[in-house]
Amino acid sequence: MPAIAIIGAQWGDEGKGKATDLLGSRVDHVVKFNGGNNAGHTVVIDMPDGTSEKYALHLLPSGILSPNCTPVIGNGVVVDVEVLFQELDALTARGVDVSKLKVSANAHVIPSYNKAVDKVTERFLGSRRLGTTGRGIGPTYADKMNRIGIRVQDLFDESILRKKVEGALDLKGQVLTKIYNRRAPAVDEIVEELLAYVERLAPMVCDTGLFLNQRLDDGDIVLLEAGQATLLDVDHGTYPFVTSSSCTAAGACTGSGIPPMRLDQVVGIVKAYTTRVGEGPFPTELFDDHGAHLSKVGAEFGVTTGRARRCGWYDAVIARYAARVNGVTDFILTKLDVLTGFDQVPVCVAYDVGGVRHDEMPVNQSDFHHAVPIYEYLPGWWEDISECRTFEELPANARAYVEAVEAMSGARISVVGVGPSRAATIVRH
Ligand code: 2SA
Ligand code: GDP
Ligand code: MG
Repeated sequence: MPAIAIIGAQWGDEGKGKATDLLGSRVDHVVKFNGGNNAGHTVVIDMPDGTSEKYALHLLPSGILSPNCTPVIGNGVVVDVEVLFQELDALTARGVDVSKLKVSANAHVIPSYNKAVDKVTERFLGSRRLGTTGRGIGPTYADKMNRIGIRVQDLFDESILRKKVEGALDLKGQVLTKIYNRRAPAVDEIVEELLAYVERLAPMVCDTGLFLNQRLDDGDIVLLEAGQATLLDVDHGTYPFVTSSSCTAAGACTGSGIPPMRLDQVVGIVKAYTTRVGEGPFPTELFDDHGAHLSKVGAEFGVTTGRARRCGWYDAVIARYAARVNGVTDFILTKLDVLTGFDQVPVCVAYDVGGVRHDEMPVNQSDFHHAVPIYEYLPGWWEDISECRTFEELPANARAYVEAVEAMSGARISVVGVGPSRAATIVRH
């Protein structure tokens, strides 16, 4: 039975939270498989009295808001346990049942020193900084690859934990000494910090890979929810301006323990224009009134850090790339409503790099830095589309925009978003 992956097809914040929530009522389990509390997923739920409730999820999978779903934090995630408890408490206070959460014994823990390393590294890098969220994500994945990471399961054996912390602090000593102003944190201090989590964490911890595969055997439906996005993937993104995890469909498998052949559908979430937060190349970025309009109408501010997101036109080269890398079977095109009010809407169909046309993402990073968009200009529309609920209700030019973008982007557009709430959705297929 099916496993479905939801993947960001641009630089993140495409509306993965809303997409997961939309599918939440039809799936049994939702798994976060990469990243940590660098993510910010917004879900807006319409209430019976006509009001709406807004939730911002960071470390928890968005599926935690669907009452019948088991939320799972997979082995590919890096967990700031303090933040986990804070997020659980905040949801509990709002009446959300969080009791079913499962956390992988193999997920890595973000120790406090890695948050310091992240922030200070950015400061040291100066103009070469990446614009990270400062949550300790990069250093914790680096420790994982360097085999000095601390896993959730290590917290449950004090002598092993002590050895691992000693090992990590030994190797990172020099960096830490510099960062902590000649006083690296003591082993005892870190061990104590991590042991404090054990009692509350224990009931949530299990072999999530085994659990998920058994549930698939039983006929359950599993949704794998990506944090960040294809162009931020450590292998396939705009390296080094990326996050440190595998955000793509293949990452959904390594980060959950679900084998590739069990993945039935890959849903790419793509915004009707493009945004990016943090540093790095962005060919269609706008620095004019159009960009300011997209930022304002689209409310483009980071859900985790509050940083303003950079805005630009739709880039079909990137979408095609994401379709290829992830094997996207369906796109969900979000925020079409934000494009209302332009005479013409440019769409990037290829790049010009030093006089040479590129129809695909240039493999060479410096070519991508110098890529100049080649635009096709599509006629715009001025009607408010936020109340449209069928494709036919959209103005002709909005329909033509969706169809043109679909033809350029390498997979069918099955759903179109016309507002933040669940209801503001047009299902085509
Ligand atoms: P990190 O902290 O090591 O993962 O940062 C590395 C790069 O990854 C980008 N990144 C993100 N991009 C978009 N959205 C993210 N989540 C938040 C949101 C971001 C926020 O939903 O708005 O609130 O600022 C996210 N997380 C990481 C980051 O900007 C760096 O470019
Ligand atoms: P994620 O990180 O991919 O889950 O996306 P974010 O939550 O960071 O950012 C997406 C933002 O767009 C959120 O504020 C959503 O509520 C909002 N959103 C999602 N879909 C739509 C849509 O179709 N129209 C509008 N106007 N807003 C949307
Ligand atoms: Mg986000």
